[in-house]
Formats: sequence, C-alpha cells, structure tokens
Amino acid sequence: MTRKPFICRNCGSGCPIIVTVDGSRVVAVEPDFNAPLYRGYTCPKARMLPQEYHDPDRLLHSLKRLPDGRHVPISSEDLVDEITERLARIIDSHGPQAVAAFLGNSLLQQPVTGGMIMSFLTAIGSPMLFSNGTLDQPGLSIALGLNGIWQGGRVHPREWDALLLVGGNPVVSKQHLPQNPAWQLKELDRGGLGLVVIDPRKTETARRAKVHLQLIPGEDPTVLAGLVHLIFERNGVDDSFVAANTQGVDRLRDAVSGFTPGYVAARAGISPEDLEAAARILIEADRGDTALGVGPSMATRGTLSSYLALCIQSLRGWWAREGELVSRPRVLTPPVDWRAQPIPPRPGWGFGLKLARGLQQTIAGLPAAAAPEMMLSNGDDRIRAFFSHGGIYHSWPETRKTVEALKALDLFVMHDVRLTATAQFADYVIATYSQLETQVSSHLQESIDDIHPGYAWNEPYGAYRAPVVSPPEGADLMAAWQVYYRVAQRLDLSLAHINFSFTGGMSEPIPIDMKDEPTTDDLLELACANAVVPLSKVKAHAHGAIFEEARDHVKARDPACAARLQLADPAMIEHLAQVRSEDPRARRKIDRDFPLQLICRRMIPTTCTSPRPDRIVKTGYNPLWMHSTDMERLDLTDGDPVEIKSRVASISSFVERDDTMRPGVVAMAFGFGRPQDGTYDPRRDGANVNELTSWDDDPDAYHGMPRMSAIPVAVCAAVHHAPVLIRAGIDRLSRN
Ligand SMILES: Nc1nc2c(c(=O)[nH]1)N[C@H]1C(S)=C(S)[C@@H](COP(=O)(O)OP(=O)(O)OC[C@H]3O[C@@H](n4cnc5c(=O)[nH]c(N)nc54)[C@H](O)[C@@H]3O)O[C@H]1N2
Ligand SMILES: Nc1nc2c(c(=O)[nH]1)N[C@H]1C(S)=C(S)[C@@H](COP(=O)(O)OP(=O)(O)OC[C@H]3O[C@@H](n4cnc5c(=O)[nH]c(N)nc54)[C@H](O)[C@@H]3O)O[C@H]1N2
Ligand code: SF4
Ligand SMILES: [Mo]
Repeated sequence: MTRKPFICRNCGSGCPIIVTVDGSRVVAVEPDFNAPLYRGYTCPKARMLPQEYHDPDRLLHSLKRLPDGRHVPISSEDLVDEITERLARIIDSHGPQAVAAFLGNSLLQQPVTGGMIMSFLTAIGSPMLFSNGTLDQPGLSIALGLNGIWQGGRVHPREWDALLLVGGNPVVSKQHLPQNPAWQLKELDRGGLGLVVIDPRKTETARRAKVHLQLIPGEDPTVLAGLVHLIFERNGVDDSFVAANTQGVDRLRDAVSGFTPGYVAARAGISPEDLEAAARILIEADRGDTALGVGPSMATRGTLSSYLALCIQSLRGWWAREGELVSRPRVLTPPVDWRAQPIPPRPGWGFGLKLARGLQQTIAGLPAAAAPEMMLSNGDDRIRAFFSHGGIYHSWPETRKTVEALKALDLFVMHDVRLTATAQFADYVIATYSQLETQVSSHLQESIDDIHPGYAWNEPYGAYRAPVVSPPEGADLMAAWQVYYRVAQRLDLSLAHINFSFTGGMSEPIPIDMKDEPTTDDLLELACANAVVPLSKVKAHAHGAIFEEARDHVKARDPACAARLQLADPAMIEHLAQVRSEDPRARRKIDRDFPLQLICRRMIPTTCTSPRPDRIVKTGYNPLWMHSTDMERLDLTDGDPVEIKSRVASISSFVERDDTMRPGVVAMAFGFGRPQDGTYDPRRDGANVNELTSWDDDPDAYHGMPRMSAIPVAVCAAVHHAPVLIRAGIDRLSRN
C-alpha cells in the first residue's frame, strides 16, 4: 500500500489529500496535513473518492449510439476515425461555424482541455466556443467591462474590516473563501470582520454574519442600490479615491436617490434598521471587499448587481493601493503588472459575432443562451456538430428545449466518466480518465481569477500532483484534449496552444507537435508558459508550497495613466431607473396560482451535475426545503411527496423542513433527476430543477440567461408511485 499526495477536484477548492492505493485499488482518502493553507480540510466528496473511482458504472470504453438509441462500445481508434469523417462532411457542407463546443466544469478534472478546444476551433475556423462563463455569473465580467478594472486588484483579506457577501454560501460552496472557509471565517471574525450577508436563507455562512439581510429573492439590485444610497447619505464616500480614480459619481448619486431605506426595506422584505446597520458596517470599514455568489445571478439582473457591488468598492476606496500586498499573486501564470490605477472601461456585451435571439459576443464569452436556438435553427447559423464538457441536461435552463436541441444535432460528442443523463443523448460518449488518473496543477484557478475572483489563492501558492493510479487493465480511455488532437491530425490541421487572460490578452500561439502526440504534462507546460515560478520548480514540492519569490506588492500609478473607473455606465443607470419604476410584484410573477419562489442552493455532498457515489446524499434525492410555516399552511409533514409546478412544467420531490428559509421561499439543489421514462423514480433519481425554467422567462438583456432562481412555483401534496415496479408490470403486460 502506498500513500500518495494528491488534490481533490470535485470542486474548485483543490483541497490537498492523501490517497492510499493498493495496486490498482484506491483504498482511502485522508486530508494532507503537510500541505499549506488548507489545515487538513476535506469534505465528504473527497472521502468518497474511492467509491467514486470504483463506480461499477464507470465507462472504460467509449460508446457509439446506434440508430435505435442503444449505446455500444467502440474503440478509440474507430471513434476518432468516425468523428473525423462526420465532422469533415459537416464542415464541407455547412462551413466551420456549424461546429461548436461547450466547456463546463469538467475542466476542473482535465485542466488542459480548454486550451486544446480553443486551438482546435481556431484551426478549423469556428468561433463557436461556449462555456459556463456565460451560464454561471456572466454579469461579473460584463460589469467589470462597463466599470473598468482596478489594476492593483482587490484588497487582501488580511486587510479586510468588512466583507459584503451577496447570494453566496462559501461555507458550503467554497466560492470566495476556497481554502477551509469555516476556519477562514472564524479567523476573520476573530480579527473583527464586519460580515454582511444578503441571502433569502439563513445559510451556514449567514449564521456567522454581523448583519444578515434576508431579502425577497431577486431584489438584490434594490438592496445594493439602497446601500449605495446610504453610503452617499451617511458620508461614506472616500472622496479622495473617487476624485482621483472615477467618473460619474454625481450621476450614480442621482440614480440611487429613489432607493431610500423605507422604499428598499418595504420592497425587499427586510427591516430599514438592518439596512442601516449593514451600511454602517460598510462605511466604518476602511478596507474591505464584496463577493457575489450565484444567487443574484440566477435570480436575474446579475450584471446590475455586480456593477453596483463594484460601485460600492470604488465609493469606499476598497481597491488595493500602492504598496499593499497583491491579493491574488500569480505563481503558475504569467506575471501581472499590478498598479494602483484603473484599466479603462470597455464594451461588456453586444459586440463581435451575432448569434440567435439577438445576442452577441460578451466579455464573458459567446452567450450559451443562444446555443439551443442555434441547434434548432433552420438558417445558416445552425449548429450541427457539438462537443460537450458539461452536464447540460441538468445545467442548462428549460430541459425540454435542451433535449430537443441535442436531438436535432447531426453529431453530438460528450466526454464522460459514466453514461450520464446528458451523455445518453450523445452519438459518441468518450470514456475518459478519472481525476485520480490525471495530473493536476494550480494554474487553472489562478487563470480563472481573471473572470471570477472566487477561486484563486491569496498567498503565492503553487501545486502540482502526478496521477495516483493508472487506468484499469484493458480500459481504452482518452483524455478530453486527445480527441481534438487526433481529429486535427487526421484532418491535417496544425494546432497551436494559446493562453488567454483578461489582463494579458491572448498569448503568442505556441505550435504543437502534430507528428508525435504530446503528453498531458507537455500541454500543462504550455499552459504554464512564462509563469512567475516555473512548473518544474512547483513540481519539486510534493505537497505544494508557498513561493515567497512570487509574493508581490502593488506598484505606483503610472504618471501617464488618465484612466477612470466608470460609476455611471449609461446602460446600468437606465437599468436602475427601470428597476425603480417597475412593479416588483408583477416582475416576480407571484400570484395565487404560483405563490412561492423556488431558489437554488448547493449542498456539501454534491457538485453540480457530476455523477455521485451512492449514499453520499443522505436522502438520495434532492429534497424541497421549506419553512415550517409554509409546511403547516400546506398541511405537509417531513418527507411528504410533493409536486412542484412552474408555468412550464412540474417535477416531483419530497419536502424537508428547513427553518433557515425565508417563508414564502422554497429551495432545491440542481443537478438531479433524469429523463422521465418509465423507470424514472423521484425517490432514487431526484428531480431536475431546470425542467421548471424557461428561456423566455425574463432573459437578461446582455447575455440572455433567464430566471433560474426565484422561480414562481406552486407546491402541493402528491402521491409518487414506485414507477419501477409499475413499469415492470406494464412491460410484462404488454409482452403478454
Ligand atoms: N437551475 C440552476 N441551474 C444551474 C445553476 C443553478 O444554480 N441553478 N448553476 C449553474 C452553474 S453556476 C454552473 S457552473 C453550471 C454547471 O454546469 P456543468 O458545467 O454542466 O456541470 P458539471 O457538473 O460541472 O458538468 C460536468 C459534467 O461533465 C461530465 N464529465 C466530463 N468529463 C469528466 C471528468 O473527467 N470527470 C468527471 N467527474 N465528469 C466529467 C460529467 O458528466 C459531469 O456531469 O450549472 C448552471 N446551472
Ligand atoms: N458543494 C458544492 N460546492 C460547489 C458547487 C456545488 O454544486 N456543490 N458548485 C460550484 C459552482 S459551479 C459554483 S458557481 C459555486 C457557487 O457558489 P455559491 O454562489 O456560494 O453557491 P450557492 O451555495 O448555491 O449559494 C447561492 C446562494 O444564493 C442564495 N440565493 C438564491 N436566490 C437569491 C437571490 O435572489 N438573492 C440573493 N442575494 N441570494 C439568493 C441561496 O440561498 C444560496 O445561499 O459553488 C461551487 N462549489
Ligand atoms: S471542498 Fe470537498 S470537493 Fe471541494 S476540493 Fe475540497 S474536498 Fe474536494
Ligand atoms: Mo458555477
């Protein structure tokens, strides 16, 4: 038996672990106490890695779908031949733009995939790369475009007097406090942190807040505008920072003038005193940060909420100043010229390529919101071949349409570890390596920092781990990048590796050897090209390390810099006016038939749509969490079967008492459920929240994502039969 240091990749946190391996068997996982920063934190998802690895349903051979819908094994050699041939035909007849790819979170497990897809699409001449960048929190980067970026970065947590956390729950999700969040919060609390949490649920994180604003879902722009208003009213503006570095402050002040505490509190369902108390914490904090989770994004108008959060930071001067410690130092990515100055605003959306539904390129990428429509299009813009690295059956809105779109494709290729609900629709399912069979390095989270501040390290941390096991004997697997390389080889294309960053732009393309296939390690070298600390040096540290030479401080403003952060982007100011004048009840779409708001939240034992070992979720299914007052009103008791109905569909679940909810609001985790054929059983399979959503429900003007939280629903008691048994009975009957 050997104990090998490794890194869990079941979420973006990257917790260091020790994996005990006995030959080809993965026996146990424990925390790695010799690794810096995490203090031995792991969650149940890491501890279940052995079960996950030895999943009896794991794919060890790729699959091909037959015309009758059955999947049969295919060798990787034949698979690459067949995909090449079909792809060449599609490109010949319809042009390269008919080929698209979607990068989901499986990127975490196989971090060099992104570079290879970009390279492949560039080589065939298709711009059609979609990603979670436009599904998750696209408003974050769009707002950064409209506002401009502070080149010195955010304030280092060491300096925080306050943190404003909006619709995120790091204690569960780890987003924004990725290394051992509960411990980090305890330390910050000991240092006197003023934590303000805005969330309709008293979350595991909100419990630790000085002020928790338990708002009505979807009212984040109202509450944030109310806080901005109070910062102006209570003399909270850092005048010297604002005068030197921003423009539009007077227009912003006017735009929020109608968001008085009385108006905001009544509309958002909070108390004016709590709002004042929250504002006081922000105003009294010299240094601080804001952090948005998916709540305000999924509940729509995430761009406006993100923009207002940036305005709060600028009004308070919460950006890293000259001489301060860099909050996200670079180690395995190229150096950044951190300076105490703005990078000017630039268009956030509506430029470049035109897509379906009137959508265009955004800073966050090509809107995935256009993809289903384009798969179903009868025009020249039709997407015919599609490569997916995400569990889109569960993660995209309006499941019915996703299924229809996937079925309309001429070629659908999915990489997966199991025949998942999404993979079931694929013409080819590429059996791929497990995370334990793949090397990992910390460059990915560092590069994500460009578009999302919630994943990188605040210390100059670097880590690399080699695979801990080899694939089982006889397995025929392909790393996600390999299919692109091998198809490119057969099409006689030359690939070049490109790194992209928000601050550094596109790197010089590095040609890839098209004769001798590179290894994943070779590609990792390319992904870490020009890094502050060479990958080889990071590799020498078995448990990862803090690289003092990469610690950095913010430099002085360049005297020639005349850039300013924009506090009054015209679209944002107009959007604020629209929010102030709308009828909030009409917007919420709550009425007698659909009286409750369904929000999404995450839970510790599962990550998004990823396959889960049995029993890791206590109930097996994803329950409907409901406040006891709502349960009493509906005459429900714990565990009762319920039907949850939205205006587009209904799903089945089981109610679970949760008095952390705001009454009138119910919650579910997404990423459960599967197609409701005759064997679907809600008690075993759970329910797919995105069946309840619709692309037409309040789509965002900038990136097209619809309402995916704060969904108007009705809940009623139901009887869920045991469909497996019933179905078996029907099958027997029909055979007879
Ligand atoms: N209603 C609602 N919808 C949401 C959200 C929400 O809060 N509410 N959240 C949204 C957000 S923030 C996101 S980021 C997306 C996430 O959406 P996705 O990115 O689609 O979800 P993942 O679960 O990360 O998808 C990874 C999938 O890739 C497959 N896979 C491929 N290769 C591998 C591999 O090597 N290892 C493993 N383990 N799996 C592999 C697995 O089947 C897995 O399901 O969902 C979005 N959708
Ligand atoms: N265990 C686990 N960890 C994960 C994931 C996972 O699935 N499981 N997913 C990963 C991914 S892809 C992401 S993007 C991150 C997300 O990280 P977080 O954003 O922290 O994710 P959630 O825990 O869903 O937190 C969203 C919060 O928003 C609240 N909320 C819902 N509607 C509203 C609203 O209208 N306004 C406000 N203010 N709040 C609202 C919910 O109550 C919930 O507490 O987590 C990552 N980490
Ligand atoms: S929080 Fe859990 S799932 Fe995420 S990396 Fe750490 S151990 Fe793995
Ligand atoms: Mo996400």
